[in-house]
Amino acid sequence: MAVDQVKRLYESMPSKLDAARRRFGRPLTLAEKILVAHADDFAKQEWSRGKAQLRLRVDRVSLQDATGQMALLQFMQAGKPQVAVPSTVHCDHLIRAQTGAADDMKRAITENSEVYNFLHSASKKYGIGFWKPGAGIIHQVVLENYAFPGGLMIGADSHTPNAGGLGMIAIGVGGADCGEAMAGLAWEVLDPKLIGVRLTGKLSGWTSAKDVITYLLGLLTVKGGTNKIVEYFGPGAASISATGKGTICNMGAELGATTSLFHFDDRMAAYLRATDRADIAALAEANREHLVADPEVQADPAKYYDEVVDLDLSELEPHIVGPHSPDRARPISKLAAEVKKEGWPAEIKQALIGSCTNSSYEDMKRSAHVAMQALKAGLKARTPFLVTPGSERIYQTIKRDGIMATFEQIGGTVLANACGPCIGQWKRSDVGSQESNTIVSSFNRNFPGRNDGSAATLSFLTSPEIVTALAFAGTLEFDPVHGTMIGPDGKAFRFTPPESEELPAQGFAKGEEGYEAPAADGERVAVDILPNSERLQLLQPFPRWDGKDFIELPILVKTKGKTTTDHISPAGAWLRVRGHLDKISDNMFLGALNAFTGEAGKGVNPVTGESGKTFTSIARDLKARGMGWVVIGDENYGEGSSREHAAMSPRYLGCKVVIVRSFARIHETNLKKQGLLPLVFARPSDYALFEQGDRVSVRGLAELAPAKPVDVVIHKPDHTTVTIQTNHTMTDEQIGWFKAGSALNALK
Ligand code: MIC
Ligand code: SF4
Repeated sequence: MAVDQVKRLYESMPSKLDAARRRFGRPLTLAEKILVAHADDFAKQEWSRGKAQLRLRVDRVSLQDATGQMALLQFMQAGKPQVAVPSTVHCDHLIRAQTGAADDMKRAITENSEVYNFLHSASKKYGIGFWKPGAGIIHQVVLENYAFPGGLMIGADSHTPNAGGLGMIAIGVGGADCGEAMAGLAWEVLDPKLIGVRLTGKLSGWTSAKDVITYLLGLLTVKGGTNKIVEYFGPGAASISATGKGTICNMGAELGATTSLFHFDDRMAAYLRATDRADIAALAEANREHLVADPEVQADPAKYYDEVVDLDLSELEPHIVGPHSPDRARPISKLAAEVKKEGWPAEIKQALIGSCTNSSYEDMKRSAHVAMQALKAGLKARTPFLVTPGSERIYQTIKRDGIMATFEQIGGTVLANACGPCIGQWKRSDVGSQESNTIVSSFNRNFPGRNDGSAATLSFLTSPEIVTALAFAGTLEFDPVHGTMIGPDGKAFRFTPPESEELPAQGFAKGEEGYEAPAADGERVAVDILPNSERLQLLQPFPRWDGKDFIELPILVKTKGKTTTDHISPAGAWLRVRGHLDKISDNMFLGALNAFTGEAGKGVNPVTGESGKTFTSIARDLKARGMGWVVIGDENYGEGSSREHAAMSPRYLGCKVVIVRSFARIHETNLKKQGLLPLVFARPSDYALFEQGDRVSVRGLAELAPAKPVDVVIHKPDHTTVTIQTNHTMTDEQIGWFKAGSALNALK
């Protein structure tokens, strides 16, 4: 991040923060300081947590290669010559893990050349920094190079909040949001409520940063953070490294939180210095008071945060979460009993460490420390062990410091610096496609089908050091903290707690960093898209609303239970066509559980009555008949990834309305942006009223207004009707998007 930009921001803060203290009549939390400092127009802006829509000016935009394709295609529609804010593209999601870093990289570059050429040429043209495949995972590279205390960033990836580890407000959004901010528009978000987490005690022994967030997931659940910022502070924070703080903020995405962040401290300054940013560290130190909450807030948090959670780190046990949801949490000491009770396969088939969540130097070194102990005792890993370094810097440093050699000694495979198995880019051959089996990883997501495409895989998440110890035990029934194993000498072996310095004593090693700056004369660069490409398709604007109410639309799908964006628009092999709206729409709702029939991904065509059809084929048939359709959804609908394909595919294939018990934040915005109507049952139990064969009308659309309920009529096959009330959160401007057919149409 250019130091001048940081300096200008810090210089602007005192007067803005004073104005806010006066206007609010009270001291400020850190989240408020950053939001206020980035207000598009502080004087005109309404501030009301949970109610007001904030218009903000972001310092930076980050894109990755899977969601970034749509973000750039949308940005291009705005017709601007250059991006208005510093932006970068990171090639990390499209690299498939198969046999190890070297071969996987070669394969990826050939397989994805078309997409990489597009991203590369568009970056060059529009003034965007380009991080080549192999350079690292977006959030790790951003933490190492761009994140800074007090900044505001948005990124087309839900784990963008990783940068909160350096005291930044970093928010995951859909590609359309990024495209607009890059085009120079203010960015909008619902003024978040604030959860304060006061940390006391100290992290020590086996307990690591991962346990803070897995514990909180158990406490607050996957929707506990929706439209809230989680702000961490208190004396315990000093015992967590900057990268550990990053882990906690990263996985705050699993709480559904708008973002998470820590107050600026010495650990952050140390990390900034270790990553060649001593100038920014010094600036932050000189402006410390603006980069933490006001003292009154820290002294009496209950008065200033909407919720306060107290957490004594000295009492915290290592945790493990899963299967199938990141909030299914328990201390590792309680796992064995639960595995028996539930009848889960105890044998661990694969152990994986790394990913954007947990691939710091400290993570790798602590894991290697655990592995060394076992090796010294003559033990062998019982489980295949895969390592995903987060960046080229981490990779080179663990290679230099012998950490990789340790992993190789236990039979581990080092994968490319990329997402790989975390996003289903994993070619696995050790189990059958529907075979129930268990894996453990230090990743952040564990929805069914997420890692290897098989819903029969049970995925558990925990810290990398616990994953490493479990790889030696080979079973979930082992507790690395209290348990013993028998060594080859017949003696009992017990691990001692992992140890590591937080930053490499010799500094980070450097390799090929893989960065390419944009062209100086961008107007002369052409964007590379092949006509008739299989992977990329220029976008056509969606049609405007025709001004009519929606009358007797069929229900394409009523989903039951967890409906994440991975259920609506699965990743894995589908990542190939993330830039091609028509082709990717073939995956629509493939993972969604049909509440009427109990099958996944299939349903009954409401016109022809044919059953067992994929939702895409039904939607395409309805579209061909000129019919729209609706979706009925359950709680926290659209949880997980920021991928806007989960909104664009339904929109493209004729969806008009999505009515649910509750929405996850990013997805709700994505639906609005693409011109869909997101409605929420006023009475959640009304979900039960929708049955197979019903039709749905939405009336009074011409009178759509902010905060005004919308009537929905259910038409039963016997011609009786039931009218229910639904609510929406659209502002005037967002209603404009609906009428124009999309936010992008409204812009033009
Ligand atoms: C994820 O972790 O789910 C992803 C893959 O990084 C997504 C982005 C995507 O779907 O491309 C996310 O978190 O937003
Ligand atoms: Fe990549 Fe996984 Fe991180 Fe998403 S969560 S950015 S897929 S490593």
